[in-house]
Amino acid sequence: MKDFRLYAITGEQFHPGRDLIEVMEEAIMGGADILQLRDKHSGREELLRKAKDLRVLTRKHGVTFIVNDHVDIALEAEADGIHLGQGDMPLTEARKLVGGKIIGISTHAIEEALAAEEQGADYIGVGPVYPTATKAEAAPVSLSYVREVAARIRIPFVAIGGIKLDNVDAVLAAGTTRICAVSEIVGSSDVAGTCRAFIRKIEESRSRI
Ligand code: TZP
Ligand code: MG
Repeated sequence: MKDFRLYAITGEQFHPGRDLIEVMEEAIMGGADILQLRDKHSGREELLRKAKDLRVLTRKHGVTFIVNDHVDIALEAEADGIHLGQGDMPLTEARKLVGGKIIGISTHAIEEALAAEEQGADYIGVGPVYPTATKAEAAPVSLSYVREVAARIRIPFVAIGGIKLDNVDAVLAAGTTRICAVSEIVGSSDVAGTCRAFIRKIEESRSRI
């Protein structure tokens, strides 16, 4: 897959009254280079409409587009890939359905990361690094897990969970070169500016490697 630095995930609860596509376009303008539609509330029809709208937007800007959870929606909206958690459709089954599309897998322990790599995941999520209200049920994994993945995993990985501009330096120092955020990006009063600030920090950290 095309490399990425800043992974923006939708979270409409963080921008009440603001249009989804407008907010995500601002994220792209600020440098987000991969977008995920994550929506646990909409029905299928609404989800498909959002996916198709985000596909038009991401195609216009040459940005990678991923759908969370729903393989059928990813296929119908012609997304670039799918993101699956440990409790979702197994990777090997999803692979049969999506062929060469991107498959991302959430991981919380090195065994899960190694299994995802072995089974052909294109990237893995590593988190939640910090406690987060966006996914309150998930226990934080801590920076030591980020360090372990950086040392042992060869496929691309992205740190996620409670990452803010004021704690991202520590996450980057643990060895990730890619950052994912929901609330800090889409809940910002300056979405593009927040993304630019993340990108600056990611680039600074990459230049030290
Ligand atoms: N998976 C692990 S943490 C998380 C997801 C989807 C939520 C991250 O949201 P935020 O607002 O960036 O903490
Ligand atoms: Mg899921």
